[in-house]
Amino acid sequence: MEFEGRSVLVLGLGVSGHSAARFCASRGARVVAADERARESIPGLDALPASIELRLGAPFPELGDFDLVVPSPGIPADRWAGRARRVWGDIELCYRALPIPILAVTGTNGKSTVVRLIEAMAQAAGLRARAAGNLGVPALELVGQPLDIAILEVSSFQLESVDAFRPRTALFLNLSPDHLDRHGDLEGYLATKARIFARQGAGDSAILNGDDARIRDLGLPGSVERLEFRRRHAVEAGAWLDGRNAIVRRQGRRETVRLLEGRFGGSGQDDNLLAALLAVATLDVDLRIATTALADFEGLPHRSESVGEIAGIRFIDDSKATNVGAAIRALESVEGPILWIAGGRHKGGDLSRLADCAAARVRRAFLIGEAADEFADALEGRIPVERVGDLEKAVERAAGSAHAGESVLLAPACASFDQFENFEDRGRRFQSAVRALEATGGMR
Ligand code: UMA
Repeated sequence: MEFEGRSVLVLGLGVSGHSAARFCASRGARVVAADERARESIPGLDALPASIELRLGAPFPELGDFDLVVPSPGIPADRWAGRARRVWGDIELCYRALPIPILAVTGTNGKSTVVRLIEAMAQAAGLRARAAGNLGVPALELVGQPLDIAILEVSSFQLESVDAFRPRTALFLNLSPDHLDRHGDLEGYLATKARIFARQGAGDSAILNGDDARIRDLGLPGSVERLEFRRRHAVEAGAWLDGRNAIVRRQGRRETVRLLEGRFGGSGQDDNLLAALLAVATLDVDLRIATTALADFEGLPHRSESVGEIAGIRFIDDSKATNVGAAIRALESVEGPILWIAGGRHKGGDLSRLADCAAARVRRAFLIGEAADEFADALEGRIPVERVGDLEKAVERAAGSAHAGESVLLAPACASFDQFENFEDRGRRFQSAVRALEATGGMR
């Protein structure tokens, strides 16, 4: 689309709205940027070009009056679908503006880790690669950078507002119930995520999680290269594990790559590693050189992050485990008995699956937040639980009950918004509570 002289309405002025408004204005569009919050509570407005007209603290203007509407990811489709002449979110704008291939990653859990792994491996192999998207850096920030490849984390929210978006490689990592208030049910969530493949064609690669039948059975455009990753089973085209070796089989070639592990790794990360490796393989780089990056890769904050050890007790922060699927992964990746801190605002998802997993690994659970009673009911008769109210108390009680060789794990299986600003805030508070214990020697 030619932007010069066209009218654009940007909905929402969070980080992605700011970058979209700036991008459209820089291309010569007449931009109106609207946000329902009041001016005082929106940071960064002064840095926007003066040509952008602001409508703040009021209902959105009539969408049909504009040539293009750019909704922020947090604004659901029922607020704009069918009401505008054209709707493109920032991922679509980025796709149209970037002259380089895009490697896109979606899934419920582990997306940011996989995107950062791909970025690190692609860079080690000599590509100018940069990651952006849902991980917190708006995709449009990549426009104008000297790059060979863009690596985008795309959420289901962002996939609602794509149109021609066609990643050269698209990866669907995993699926578990999340954001059901927005997508209605798991089917709706799956269908939205599957849009990552919808416009792919000849010359593109689609990577599917072969261990999840709902993902494996997705239909793809016929001419796409179809690849699967599976933890334990060999596949016709794709990647799997054989001990600590990954086997990559693609286009008639079979390659064995030793998975070096530095600070990052462990069995809980196997499918993230495999998926990232397979994605990097589609970039046609030397995988042995690419995987040298794994030795220095440290993982991301608040994702199975080791916070330290006091008196032989390990403390692990997985505040990012905001849904049942992520919490199960977190529990499965810890060796030895677990003192488990869980709860917050429950987003739905099958608590009986979580209880089954906890029964095999958790010695005692410490429940916080709004969901404490619901979790206590689900865990009743499976493991001992304590309703402790807040996180600081939970850390204190869990540490007090733990023995050397055990782990205190924060993996809430819930959103954080009942007691914290976001999952990062919750993770930081956990880490401070652990440091406070360390400082006072207050273990028992
Ligand atoms: N707003 C309205 N009316 C509404 C809803 C929102 O006016 O009905 C306004 C708010 O007042 C606010 C702005 O819209 O000023 C917020 O927009 P936003 O929620 O889209 O937030 P951004 O700051 O633009 O961040 C978005 C993503 N947010 C969401 O998807 C909710 C960020 O993902 C992403 O990192 C960022 O773009 C850059 O691409 C966050 C997220 O929680 C981390 N993602 C979900 C997840 O990972 O589970 C999908």
